[in-house]
Amino acid sequence: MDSWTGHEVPRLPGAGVPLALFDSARRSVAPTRPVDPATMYVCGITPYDATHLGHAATMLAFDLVQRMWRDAGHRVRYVQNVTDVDDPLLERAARDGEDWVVLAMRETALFREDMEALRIIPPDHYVGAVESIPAIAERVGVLLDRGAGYRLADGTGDVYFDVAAAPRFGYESNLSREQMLVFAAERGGDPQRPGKRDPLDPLLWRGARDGEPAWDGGPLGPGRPGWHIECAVIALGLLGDRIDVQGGGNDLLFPHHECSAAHAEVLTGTGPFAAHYAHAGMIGLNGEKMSKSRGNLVFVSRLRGDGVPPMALRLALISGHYRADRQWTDDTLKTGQQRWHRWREAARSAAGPSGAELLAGVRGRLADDLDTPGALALIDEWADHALAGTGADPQAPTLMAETCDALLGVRLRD
Ligand code: 5CA
Ligand code: ZN
Repeated sequence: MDSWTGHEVPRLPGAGVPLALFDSARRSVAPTRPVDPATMYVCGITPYDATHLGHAATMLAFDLVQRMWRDAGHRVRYVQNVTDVDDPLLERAARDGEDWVVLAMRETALFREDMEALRIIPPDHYVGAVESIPAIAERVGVLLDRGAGYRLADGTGDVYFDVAAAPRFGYESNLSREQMLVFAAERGGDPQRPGKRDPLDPLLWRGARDGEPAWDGGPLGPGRPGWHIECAVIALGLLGDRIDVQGGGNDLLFPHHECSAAHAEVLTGTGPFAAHYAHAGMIGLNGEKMSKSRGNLVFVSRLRGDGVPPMALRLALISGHYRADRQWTDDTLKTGQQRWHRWREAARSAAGPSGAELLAGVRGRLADDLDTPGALALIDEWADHALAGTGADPQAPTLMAETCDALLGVRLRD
């Protein structure tokens, strides 16, 4: 499907810095070591409601990964999916008496618009689950042939993945079996379902049901794909057997990324599927995770409609560290707006403290697991001096604006 429109990213002087990122599998910050092109897959939306601040924050975190890699001279190949058929989408459409295809198209269009407004570099491939069904069905067939998948004996046509086929299952999330069972039940799995070899076995293919959309699955029979195999197949098809970063929110740590990695590794016979499993923290409101199911959403489009400059919103969203679960408050937004106005004013100053030092400082902070609070503090300090007239570098305001544009995605000058 179509991606959104990007924009020029300025080339900064000097050399970029290699990016280190937290990897959930190793549970530590480790250098990314991309061999060109750097490859990244980020789990995108299930389009049954508008883009909320949680989605935007996660997309922003991975946008910064891409910016750091580009600044270090790498070419980047970036893929993001749209889960444009899945239970929650079908349930919402049924609840509202709407055509699920139209619902998915509308919310995906709004997401693209929000991403563009936030100046998020578009993926090279923006791929829907539906358009990937032939490839998914083929790979599910391979898993079945290899004995890594099995058909449930209850006549539904449902096919499951046997987690015993993935010897390293569990390495990505590092959770106890008890915790895995809890998350599987909460996050789209069905550990209680009778007839499975292991309660943790995830669905690969759901046989056709009355009233549900279904596609020709060849030897699988009619049906639709499971969730984890969707991301595994899209990533393998467009990025190869091993990728640099698998990204998403930390609600995807288990079962989604664990199962995607297990599917991919059994299919390719190699691993790990991703050199880094990177997870953004959850944005919450009033003490709870912001989620469609809880209904406590702040929409990007609503804030845009209220006249909030997208760049102020961007600054507000990156003011906390990407990995921290954090609460969105009125103050978060207010501080973002104040910062946006102050930085714009500072970028128009006649001079400021050394631009080269500022650039080196910001690169250093971001290279250390995307320390945006640290980077923002450096720019705040620079802006204080520029506005107080205590800096002597006449080139600095231009370099400051280009640094903000290229590395943070925040455009200060019109
Ligand atoms: N379609 C699947 C991924 S394949 C999905 O999780 N869709 S989603 O619409 O629920 O979320 C889209 C992306 O935003 C995912 O990476 C998810 O981890 C992230 N996300 C969802 N809610 C939040 C939140 N409250 N804060 C931060 N990130 C979130
Ligand atoms: Zn995914």
